[in-house]
Amino acid sequence: MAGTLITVAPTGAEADKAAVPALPVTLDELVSTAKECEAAGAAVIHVHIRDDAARPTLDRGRLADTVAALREGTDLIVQLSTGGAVTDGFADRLAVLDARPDACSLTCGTVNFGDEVFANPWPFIKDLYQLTQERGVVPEFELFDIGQVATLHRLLGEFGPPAGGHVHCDLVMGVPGGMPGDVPTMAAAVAALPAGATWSATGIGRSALPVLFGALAAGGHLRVGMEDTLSYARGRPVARNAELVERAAELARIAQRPPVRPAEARALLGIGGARS
Ligand code: KMH
Ligand code: ZN
Repeated sequence: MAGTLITVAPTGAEADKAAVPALPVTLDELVSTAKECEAAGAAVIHVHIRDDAARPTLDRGRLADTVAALREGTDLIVQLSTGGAVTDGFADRLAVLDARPDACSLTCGTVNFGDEVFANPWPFIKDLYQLTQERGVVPEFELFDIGQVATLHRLLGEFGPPAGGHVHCDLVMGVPGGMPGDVPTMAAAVAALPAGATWSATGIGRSALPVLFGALAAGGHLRVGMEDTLSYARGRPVARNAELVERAAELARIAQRPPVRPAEARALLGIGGARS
């Protein structure tokens, strides 16, 4: 595809609102961030929500309200996180699909996550995958390490294609404990993906820019946002998620691969019908 699919991941489960006041944590903050990011060129929003104390939550009612509010206020593809926070249990992570999002993340393996462990054992992965197929929720296969690509092949081999019929992956690079955010690693991971798969990439922290430039050069799509980086430049905190989307969109235009709008992204990902 000629264009660039830009996903914004505005909140995540890790950053602390008290330390990062620009982080969108209320529903109003999330919806206004989403509108700004859509105007700046995002087509997908990867959503983590917070409770009244700004702590990460997988509360089912809040998730359903969030999906409804984002649908009402934007045309963005709503992708709920099934990763949640490292403290979330498997049952709550599966129940995320009850909120009927367009799409969800699906991480293909356990990974060290700083001092914590982000747990994704095979029995959970296959339960979640089969649930996405039953519910018609399009998964984005999140890959934190190259070994997780082998699990993706196993999943597709044992259970067949995803809802929507198309495999789209996101390389999450630079997590302490996962694959590094550099171009040789990106090239190796991309070479291992299933034939016909599309992919985006995001670099955590200071790997954000090398990964962004590498993905644009290699034909990949982009994920940006305050879930993944809190610095716009050395010594300059991110002021708004939209400025990360604006920068990604501008670089995509310079690369002659301008941002795709949500309708085109839906066709690419097979959301709302078979892939065109
Ligand atoms: N918060 C991380 C532990 C996902 O959204 O699916 C997991 C994560 C991945 O962010
Ligand atoms: Zn996430």
